[in-house]
This record gives sequence, structure tokens and C-alpha cells, in this order.
Amino acid sequence: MASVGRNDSFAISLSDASGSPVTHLDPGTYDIEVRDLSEMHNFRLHGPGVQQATAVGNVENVVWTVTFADGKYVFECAAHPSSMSGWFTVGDVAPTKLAAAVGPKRSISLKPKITEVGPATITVNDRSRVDNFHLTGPGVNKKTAVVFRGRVTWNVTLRPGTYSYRSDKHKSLRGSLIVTLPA
Ligand SMILES: [Cu+2]
Repeated sequence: MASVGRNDSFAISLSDASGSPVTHLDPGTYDIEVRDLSEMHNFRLHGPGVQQATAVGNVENVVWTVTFADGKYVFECAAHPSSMSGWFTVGDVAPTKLAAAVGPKRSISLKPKITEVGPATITVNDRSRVDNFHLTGPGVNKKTAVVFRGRVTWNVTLRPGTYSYRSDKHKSLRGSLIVTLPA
């Protein structure tokens, strides 16, 4: 069930039959009961092969029949997307690949600088015995050891927001990664 704007609150949710928030679904056809409870807000759902929305300015109860395929889906209020949004994955989603490096001299990097939510594989090339690579942000806190040198791979799930990376030994070595919802 999809719900938005109960008592004109800035709340939006998509839950399964048991009431749990939807984070992952198998591909297939689903009926979604949509309760757009506020004239201020709407419920918009988009992703591969799906583009649905209730109207802002209306209170609506509708049922959408949608077919989800492998990929990432976003739901949001079109009037307030920055504060009212969510996302989930369907089926197999290939992880985004990111490349992190620290050293050999005083350098640190993570590429790309902006990426999408979802599963990600981060390859860390730690080329320094005096610095490490430490990534923190929504749901993630991972680091290499300062004395360690070598290559490691981290599998993480990136959520919307800003992640920070740094060396724990030299505060000037740092940067950030911005994670966005699919457009
Ligand atoms: Cu809204």
C-alpha cells in the first residue's frame, strides 16, 4: 500500500501486505493501493517501465496495476521531492562501481563524486603505510588499517545523502560523495 500526507503530514510510505516498508521486490505485476490523503501532496512512482502519479490538489484512493522489472524505483511527492521520497530495488540490480585510492603521497580520492542509491562495489587501493581510507555516511562506516597497504573490495548499499571519506591520520585528506535518487 502506498500512502501520502496523512493529516496533511509530510509523510510518504510504500509498504507490503504485512505493513513492512518495501525495500526489494521480485519482478512481476503488482496491485498497489494508493491513498493520497492530502491536497498538499501527491504520490508519484517511477522506474523502468512505470510512471504513475496521483494529482497534487486532490485527495484520491486508487489502485494501480504495475509491472516491475529489474532496476531501481523511486516514489516521491512531486511538490516536495527533497523531503518526501523513498526508493526500492526490483530483481537483480548490478552494483555501481566506485574506485577509492589513498597514497602513495598525501592524496586521497573516490570516483565518481556523485552516484545513485543502491548496491555499490567500492575498490579501495590503499598505497600508503601512513594513511588509511575511511568512508562514513548513511549505513556505512568502513576503513582500511593505517599500516595496511593493498587492495580491498567493499560491497555496500548507498542511501541518499552525503558520504565523507578521509584519512584518520591526516585531517586535510578528505572528500565527499553525493548519493542521489535515480532521476
Ligand atoms: Cu508533498
